[in-house]
Amino acid sequence: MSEFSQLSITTVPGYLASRPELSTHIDAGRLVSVVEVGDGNLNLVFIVKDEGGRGLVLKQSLPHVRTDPTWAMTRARSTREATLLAEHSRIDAEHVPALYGFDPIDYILAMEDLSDHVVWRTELNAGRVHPYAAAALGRYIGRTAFWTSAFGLTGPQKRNLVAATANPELCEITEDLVFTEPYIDHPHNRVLPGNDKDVADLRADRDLLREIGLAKLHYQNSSQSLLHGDLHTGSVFVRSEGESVRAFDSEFGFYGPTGFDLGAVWANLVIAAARAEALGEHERAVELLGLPVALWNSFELEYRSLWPSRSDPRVYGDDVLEAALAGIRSDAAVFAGAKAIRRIIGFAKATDIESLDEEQRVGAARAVLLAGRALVLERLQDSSPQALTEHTSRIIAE
Ligand code: SR1
Ligand code: MG
Repeated sequence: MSEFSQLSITTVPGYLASRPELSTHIDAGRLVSVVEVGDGNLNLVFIVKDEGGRGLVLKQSLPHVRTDPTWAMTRARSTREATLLAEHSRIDAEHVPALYGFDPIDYILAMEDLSDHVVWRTELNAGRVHPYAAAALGRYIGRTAFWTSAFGLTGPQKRNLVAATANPELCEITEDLVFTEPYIDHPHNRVLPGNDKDVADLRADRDLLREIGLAKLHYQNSSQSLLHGDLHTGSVFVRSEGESVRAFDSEFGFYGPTGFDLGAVWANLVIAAARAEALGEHERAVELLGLPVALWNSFELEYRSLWPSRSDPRVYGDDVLEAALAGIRSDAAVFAGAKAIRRIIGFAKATDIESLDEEQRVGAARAVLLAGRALVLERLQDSSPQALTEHTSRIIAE
């Protein structure tokens, strides 16, 4: 018996019956299926359907990392996810799952069932690109970034929201796993022997380490906007019909540098492209490497379209917008580089690469490491996504 009420397939019906406020979304007395589908590192996720064809998702946090029970993890992350989801939904309901309710005792979120969608990473691994998702995520990040920034809120509103969305434990995981552990010897790290020299070369690069250190500092210091916080392709649902795109699993959400979310998407597109190239699918790799440009362009367009609504036009002139966008663009590139590198060396790998055979994996991992390094360093000369895509395309194709 666990010391908290951990949901299971058999206890879900009784649990739903104890939550009458969810009866508008599901008939707890007439369920036809309860399936546990959690495949991430952290949580239990159940999809529940009733006889009327209605469904919902229950997501419960465990007190430890799902894939490593010795690694304790605050369950308050569910509260933070609920808070973030409510905020992002208020701003851009089109691009997140609807939140039906939150149980703060057992840390359970009840959410919209999106099982008519598929996880973008799964689709990418199967060779289906869903290119529209890049522009949709650009709009999502543009809207949520603008309306939670100092341009979209008054000073007190923003400071209150910063305080309400602090997420120190999960941010520390990112600080360690993304910005530190890949650059040191750490038991979390693992690469194939064929990549040992690639990792050693990376760690010997003083210019790279300096930029990674500065990126970590920026991640820790900035409270520019309320981020999703873990926007890799495994946190995105896509559906071709209606080109629907939803960002889910926002438990790493926090107030941080806007470029972090853009960089997460960018990094995972580079990883997907390295997989495609390793499989000999060059045209697909080229298409994937073009998507960060679409992501950025759509983000920028959205952000600029909201600019007339900024909070204080007396001092937030157009020159401020240009400076802000230039900073976000450079941040997106450095965070893309850091997040690409961490998925190769560190604790949380990407199935795009892990599911390749060993020889393909070594080559693809090397390409991602080199592309990550290029994103971090070449942005110092020219941070435009177009120019950086030329660098990553050359590296991935080699
Ligand atoms: C222990 S959590 C490991 C990773 O999974 C999440 O998706 C985040 O990326 C985190 O770094
Ligand atoms: Mg996750």
